[in-house]
Amino acid sequence: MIKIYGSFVSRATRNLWILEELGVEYEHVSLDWGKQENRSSEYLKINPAGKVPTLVDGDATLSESLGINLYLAQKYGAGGLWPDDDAGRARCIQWSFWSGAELEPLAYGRIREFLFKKEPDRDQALIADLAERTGPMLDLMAGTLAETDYLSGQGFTVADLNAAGVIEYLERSGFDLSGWPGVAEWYTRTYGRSANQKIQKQRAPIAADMMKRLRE
Ligand SMILES: N[C@@H](CCC(=O)N[C@@H](CS)C(=O)NCC(=O)O)C(=O)O
Repeated sequence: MIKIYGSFVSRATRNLWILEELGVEYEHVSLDWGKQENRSSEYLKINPAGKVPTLVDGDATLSESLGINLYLAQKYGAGGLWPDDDAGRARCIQWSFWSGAELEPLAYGRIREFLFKKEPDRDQALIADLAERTGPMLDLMAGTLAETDYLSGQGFTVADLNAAGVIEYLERSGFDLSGWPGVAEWYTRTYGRSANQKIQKQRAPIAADMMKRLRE
């Protein structure tokens, strides 16, 4: 059976979400990075980088949350989360790379300030700089979403799931999306899917507990 390593307060939620969308059976091995469980010698044998998430599916052992989702979509979501046509699949890859390489450094930089620091310790100049650089990214998404309901142009696919999994960091850190109504509406529609809500419900109490420990 597929195994996903990583707690609900980690990028593993992106993989748990897609598995729920795909209706594939899986086992969730919840490793708490706040307690360094991802650094145990046992886990380092599976993922020498010591990061979560990791997926194990038969012979495939993979890291990188967005790459894991591309794999799962391709293997289990043909014609749905993974479009049938070459151009649709290419756009899924394009938006996934864009999400990880272009958007995530900005969104993660921002959430680090809000998550790991108390208000007086936050670097306001950095927050302002990240916000300024995030604007053009959202303009780009808005341009695509003005023409099509979902990013790949093929209905809801792994492209949307991966991008929404990164935009989540903006939303959780209070970034105001109202200047990009098309993106905000797409995000609500995408992130609000029942498969994700199932994961988010399980995440909420664990996240609250972890935040309390981080702030102590
Ligand atoms: N680009 C990687 C990032 C993985 C990553 O940094 N994971 C964090 C948790 S979300 C982690 O393992 N942190 C604990 C550590 O680095 O010790 C991905 O998308 O999977």
